[in-house]
Amino acid sequence: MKLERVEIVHVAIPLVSPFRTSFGTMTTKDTFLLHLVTDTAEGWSEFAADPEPLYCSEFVAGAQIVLRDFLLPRARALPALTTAALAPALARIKGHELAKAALETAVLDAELRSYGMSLATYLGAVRERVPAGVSVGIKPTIAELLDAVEGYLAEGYVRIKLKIEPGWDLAPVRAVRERFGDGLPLQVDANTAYTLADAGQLRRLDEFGLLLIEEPLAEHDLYAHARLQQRLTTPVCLDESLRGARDTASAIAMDACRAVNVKPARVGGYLEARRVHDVAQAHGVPAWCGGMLETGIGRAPNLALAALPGCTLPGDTSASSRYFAEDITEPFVLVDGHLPVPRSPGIGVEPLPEALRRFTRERRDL
Ligand code: OSB
Ligand code: MG
Repeated sequence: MKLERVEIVHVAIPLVSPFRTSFGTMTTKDTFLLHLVTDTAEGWSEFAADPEPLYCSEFVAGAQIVLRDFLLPRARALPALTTAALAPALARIKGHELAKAALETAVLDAELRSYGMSLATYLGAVRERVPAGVSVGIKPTIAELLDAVEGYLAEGYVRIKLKIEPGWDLAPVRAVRERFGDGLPLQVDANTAYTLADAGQLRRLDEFGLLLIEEPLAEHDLYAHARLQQRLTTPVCLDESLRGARDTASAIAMDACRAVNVKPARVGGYLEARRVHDVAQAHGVPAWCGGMLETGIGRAPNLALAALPGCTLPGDTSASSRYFAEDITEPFVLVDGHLPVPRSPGIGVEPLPEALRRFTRERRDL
């Protein structure tokens, strides 16, 4: 393929309700889409991080500079642009996995469209639909949390994830268990809010039969997570700490995690995400597809990943209505607790021109 045009489309879409985690509160999905035009097809992707580097070190304005000054010049210098050739060409640029993922995914979308092949087929998806979990933010009160969880369960979500932090851990988990029972598939996500000194408190979560506890300690501290896992029966799951297949192999070998959140953006794209999945699957460690409150442009490819055989736990791939009153693609709708895996070429969706226009703050070529 030949890159003819690269466009940044900055969008801001209000969330249906504020989403609070241990690292901050989001009320708007504020990010950019990448739109590529090549000689054979067009491609779309979504940058997964936020305007501020609170979840990870990358952020919206920084990623645009990284793309403009370091990633796109290398993509343009390739004699023939293919998805497979891209990551090796970008490898000398350290880090910036989310920016790399945005570029790679748009290239992959264009390339697969030119072959008429879906991402699900390309990755090796084995499911037509995937069970949907939902990530529930920290609420002002337990009563509001229980109302939120009740609403999601009534909609059909098959697994609940509670965001936790020091001071909001045992009480919400206990309240949800008491109200909805021991049979509810339940897990928690601390987004790095604890230290090893909190191991005693985290251990008290063991009695609630959680599926897993996600990223309790500092990002990239595999040693501390392994120490913590020794003290917990609840499986530790890593998110922020895993930047690729090699980290995942090390973490599993050290027993720093017994479950893996595969977030394609965080590992540099879908090719590396597939390898992370493969490493977990080869070790018999359950994997699942995480999310970043994506619009339909980011969620569609995540659904393809969630349909891989090693993704044996329900993911955070929720329906459009969990995030937005109006999505910028055809909405993903929950049916019987599941979302359909897109089967059209590429990522399988495109922005709806009218919705995109209304949510766009700025469009410019890179
Ligand atoms: O840690 O998994 C996370 C959202 C934004 C940033 C980080 C995380 C999350 C979620 C929600 O938990 C996942 C989703 O519904 O997309
Ligand atoms: Mg997480």
